[in-house]
Amino acid sequence: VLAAKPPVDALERYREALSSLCGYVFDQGYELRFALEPKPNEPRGDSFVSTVGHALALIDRLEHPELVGVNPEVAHETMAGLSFCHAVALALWAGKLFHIDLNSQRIGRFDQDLRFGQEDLKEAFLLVRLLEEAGYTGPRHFRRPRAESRGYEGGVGIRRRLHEDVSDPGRESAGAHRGSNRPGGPRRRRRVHAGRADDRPVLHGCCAGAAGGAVRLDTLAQREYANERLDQIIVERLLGA
Ligand SMILES: [Mn+2]
Repeated sequence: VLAAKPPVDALERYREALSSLCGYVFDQGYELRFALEPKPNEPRGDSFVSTVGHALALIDRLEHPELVGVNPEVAHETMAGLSFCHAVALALWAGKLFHIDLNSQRIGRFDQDLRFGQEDLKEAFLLVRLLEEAGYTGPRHFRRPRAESRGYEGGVGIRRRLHEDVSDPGRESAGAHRGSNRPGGPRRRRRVHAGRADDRPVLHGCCAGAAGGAVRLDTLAQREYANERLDQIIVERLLGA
């Protein structure tokens, strides 16, 4: 809670901690640098070093500022309601862009960690332009698609018409509910009979096995939903790709 700590002292403790870490790196002869990744909130309600700007002000006051830079993340700066491009530009200008985390985020939400370009196409484009024009060659960390171990990278060339793709995004990656939602196809709802003691609930509709019988849950767990593939298809279609 805000009342629990004098914030000025807290920042001084933070500075001391970083100085201590840098001293250790020097003593050990390690060849590494630190990249602070600011975030305005979560899991705490408020962070002391909440944005790229905060981090740079702190770094400037370290004993060994040359050893510490920033790792801006699209989602974190967006959570603060700020322009990510401006944050990255500030870090580039200060010579402190050591690393970058590329995902996306909707303003005003919890840390959604969406894939890069999912929600902010124009800013994503301008960010890429910014990085390329600046000649940034450091690490670029892309958030991987969730719930899809293989997926939309392999299917970048869209060969089917949009309505087919959107209607049945799972057929490339899973095939487990092939054809279940095609236009004109049977519109059956998935029903899971919960609360059974045994681990073989009866599943109906699109989750049913080929013969219409029950399917084991561990078999279903292997299936991929292709949710991100679906979203990527929509983005590519909107872009005319
Ligand atoms: Mn991150």
